[in-house]
Amino acid sequence: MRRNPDDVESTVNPESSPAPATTPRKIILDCDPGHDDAVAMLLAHGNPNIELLAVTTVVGNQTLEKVTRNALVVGTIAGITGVPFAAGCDRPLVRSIETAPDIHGESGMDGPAQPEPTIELDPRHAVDLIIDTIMAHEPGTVTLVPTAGLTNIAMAARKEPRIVERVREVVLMGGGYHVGNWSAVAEFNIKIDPEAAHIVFNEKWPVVMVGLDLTHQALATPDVVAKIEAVGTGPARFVMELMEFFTKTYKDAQGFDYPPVHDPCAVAYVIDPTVMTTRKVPVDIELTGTLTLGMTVADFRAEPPADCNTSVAVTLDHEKFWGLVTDALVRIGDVAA
Ligand code: PIR
Ligand code: CA
Repeated sequence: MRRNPDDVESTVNPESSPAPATTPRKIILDCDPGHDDAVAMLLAHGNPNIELLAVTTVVGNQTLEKVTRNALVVGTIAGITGVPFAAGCDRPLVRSIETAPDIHGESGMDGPAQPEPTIELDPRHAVDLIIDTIMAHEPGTVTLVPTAGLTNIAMAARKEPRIVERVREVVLMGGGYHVGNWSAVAEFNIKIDPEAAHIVFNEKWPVVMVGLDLTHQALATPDVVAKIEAVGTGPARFVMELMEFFTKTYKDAQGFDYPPVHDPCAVAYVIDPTVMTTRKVPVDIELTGTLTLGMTVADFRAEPPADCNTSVAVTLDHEKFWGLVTDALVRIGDVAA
């Protein structure tokens, strides 16, 4: 069995459990489901190179109450058990709440029928669950994967600053160095809580920004949807119905022929960084611009300084990416209700 020398917990018995090619990466998924957040959850749950430590929610695509319920619904559909789910911040640090019903509908995850969730919420606040989880694991082993506004992550860094040097890296979906979707130059997850984003990008942990430059290459084209349909399971049908709704709203609200499925791209990077190319570059968040609030300003002028903690995703291997998503659905299979 291949061992990762950095991991003190690689004591899997090869007789009893077929080990994946590498030691699974431990992640906390902080999300606001959200059609694409739902796909990110399924990818994280269904891929053997990921160990999902916790799912936390934050206001974003819809109110905290709605996105939290949606996370429990997805967890129920995917059969995610033994993973704590916790609700976090119900408003941004400074700004007023902004949601995206024109893209995600009134529920935040409109389209498919939603079963009554069978998962119970952890009583802790998401910020405490994030802190507890990081502090309970070896330094350098937990990766944060935020796919929503960064309110919970910023709060956690402020409440327990020791998490910053313990986190392996922050791989977030948000921003864009050449493109916006919530203004001409700003992306939704950054723009709805720019102060939180400012905190997260300026801490010393490594930040990988999987932004719109990358995720606009992750389109759910008809051949992609056909491959998902061919999986033929309940969870795959659920994804198809999500994509049906998402395709329509993305056409009406943003003029796209096929919708970009943003959030699983961040999970895919953690699974296999060769699914995309990245570039190390200083990135900071605009907090005072009247036209540019929430812009992720990347400075490509020179070689990045030695202490540069940020990199940005550039190009996606579309086939490899969607292969990971369909493979995860195949592994999840049909989940008993
Ligand atoms: C997607 C989102 C918000 C608004 C639009 N127009 C599209 C959500 C997705 O869940 C993703 O995390 C991010 N925010 C993309 O901007
Ligand atoms: Ca999201």
